[in-house]
Amino acid sequence: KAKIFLPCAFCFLPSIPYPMTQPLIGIIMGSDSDLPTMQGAIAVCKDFGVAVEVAIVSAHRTPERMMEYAKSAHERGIKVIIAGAGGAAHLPGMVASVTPLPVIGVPVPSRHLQGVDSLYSIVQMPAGIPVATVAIGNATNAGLLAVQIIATHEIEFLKKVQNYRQKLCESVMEKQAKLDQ
Ligand code: RP5
Repeated sequence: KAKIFLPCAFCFLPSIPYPMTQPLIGIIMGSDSDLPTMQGAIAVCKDFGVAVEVAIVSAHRTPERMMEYAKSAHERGIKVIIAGAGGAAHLPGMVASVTPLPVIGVPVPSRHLQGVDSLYSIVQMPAGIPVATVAIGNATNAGLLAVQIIATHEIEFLKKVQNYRQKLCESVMEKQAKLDQ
């Protein structure tokens, strides 16, 4: 396993090579096998210049670590938590039950049920404890939603979200122009 690079007792993945300030988004996952999926969220945060902390926190294998992470995240200045898990994917819901922060759940594709199990597990939260659930494997949207939540009170990120949308629109128009040729 990689060593600790970030100023966070929970992070033991390599730090991301962009200027790290106060991490605002916590990206956690149940296993290192979830990392390829969760890279989508990490990449978005990197692109938008939002500092993150990344950690493996399993609801089943490290329940005490999970509780400690969820209880302390807001005290470390984290504003949003993105939690990815597959199969019996309890991590996002359990973390949401403990933290006052918004939690975005990423259903990770699973070996036998392709992530339908993860989706049902994450999305079916009882009233009172919400988890904003994205599509199976769509950590990119989790990253974007987290950045948009941060952007509600950070004008710098609001402008970046607007620019991103503009580029998205332009890319479609470029494709249309090619079709029209
Ligand atoms: C879940 O079990 C993890 O989120 C992962 O998606 C799944 C399988 O974990 P590994 O057996 O690959 O470590 O807790």
